[in-house]
Amino acid sequence: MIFISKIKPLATKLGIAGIGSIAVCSEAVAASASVLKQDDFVGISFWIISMALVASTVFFFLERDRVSAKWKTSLTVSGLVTLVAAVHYFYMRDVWVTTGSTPTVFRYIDWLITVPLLMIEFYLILSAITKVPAGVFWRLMIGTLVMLVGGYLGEARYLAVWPAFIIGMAGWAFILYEIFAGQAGKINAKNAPPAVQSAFSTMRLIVTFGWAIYPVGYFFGYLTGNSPDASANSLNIIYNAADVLNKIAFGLVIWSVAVSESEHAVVK
Ligand SMILES: *C/C=C(C)/C=C/C=C(C)/C=C/C1=C(C)CCCC1(C)C
Repeated sequence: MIFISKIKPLATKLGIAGIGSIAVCSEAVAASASVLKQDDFVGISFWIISMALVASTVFFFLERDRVSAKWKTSLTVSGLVTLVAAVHYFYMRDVWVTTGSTPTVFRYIDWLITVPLLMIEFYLILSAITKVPAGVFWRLMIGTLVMLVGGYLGEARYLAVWPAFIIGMAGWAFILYEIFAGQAGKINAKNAPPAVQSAFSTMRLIVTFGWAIYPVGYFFGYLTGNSPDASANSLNIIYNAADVLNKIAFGLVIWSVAVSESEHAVVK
């Protein structure tokens, strides 16, 4: 492509129309190689989810108008998660369509921003109803980073895959402890109104079962003796579906409690 873009102006300058149009033709051929195929389900899933993420972003940002001031930050964060993921999915689709693979390691670029933001949502929804100590925020943040850095070091082969997996699992366990039995879980059980408690427990289930898909993917990709490249294709579809649950549906749970609590406050 670089060659063609250099040749074309040169050919035009020299007035060699023939070479110019050959260059244009070959450009069209090169471009058609990177067009989505009708039966490319991985590519199609990247494309559909990109659009769903963009639509969700617009939705979360617009719906800020509907909720009371203390719930607005939660919706902003939901919208930022889907925005970052949308940009990432556009890029991943391109990589997939042009190269036929998308290494899982690329996903950590998205996760490094979106997963801490998702985790902070627990802190934010509790903060909307009561005073929450900063320690809750930091524990959620640190647990998330340990989980992601551990996984990354394994997938990118800076660390042996097993120790890296154990570090990542420890980070996830730490988060789960905090939201079930730790301070965040206790504040929810003690101070939250029923609607918030129900949202909190749905979000917790998502972090338990929806998030479990990624370490299971890591396990089958690296720890069962499979070649990660061979499993990468099917893993892409699974990870994509997981992201819809963990980013869009998670945001909708928060949106729903934000709206119901805001309307509740008006009626009171
Ligand atoms: C939107 C993206 C999300 C919610 C991604 C979540 C990713 C995880 C929960 C990853 C977890 C992992 C472990 C628990 C062990 C080590 C390997 C990881 C990083 C895949």
